[in-house]
Amino acid sequence: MTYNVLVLNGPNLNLLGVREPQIYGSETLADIEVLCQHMGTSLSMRVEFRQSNDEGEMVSWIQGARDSVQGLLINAGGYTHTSIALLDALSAVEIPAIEIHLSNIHRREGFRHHSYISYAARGMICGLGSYGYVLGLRAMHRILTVV
Ligand code: CA2
Repeated sequence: MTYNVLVLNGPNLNLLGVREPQIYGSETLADIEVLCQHMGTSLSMRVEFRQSNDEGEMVSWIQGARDSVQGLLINAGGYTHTSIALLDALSAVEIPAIEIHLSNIHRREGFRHHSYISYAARGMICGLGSYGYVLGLRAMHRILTVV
């Protein structure tokens, strides 16, 4: 079976590589998509990579994943710390989800230490930059293939 994995990126992540490289690195979101596509290919998983600045659109994408997607990676950006709506959507679809952050949110401002997404996530990877996405895909492959 080929597994479909949806990689969701939230607000402002489209600015990666353009602003604040000291926090988020110099890679663009397009560079991270290439990494994810390569990892997906080597794990025989189909990766769909999306970004939105709109919370409602992200909720709709999560709801729409219900019947066709087996695994979710989510970097919800700033919505990580605010969005009960994204948490509810993730809980409702019952698809295994892994939370990703480029930066180590626990070394940063106190308001970033709490994540609503974590309540619905199997695990969370933070602080390892774009490599966190690669690790997340490896972990998702394990979740989907190890019984
Ligand atoms: O470390 C992460 O991946 C974050 O999810 C990134 C979010 C931040 O609100 C979270 O606390 C942690 C911010 C994404 C904004 O990305 C930018 C990239 C370049 C320039 C400005 C913002």
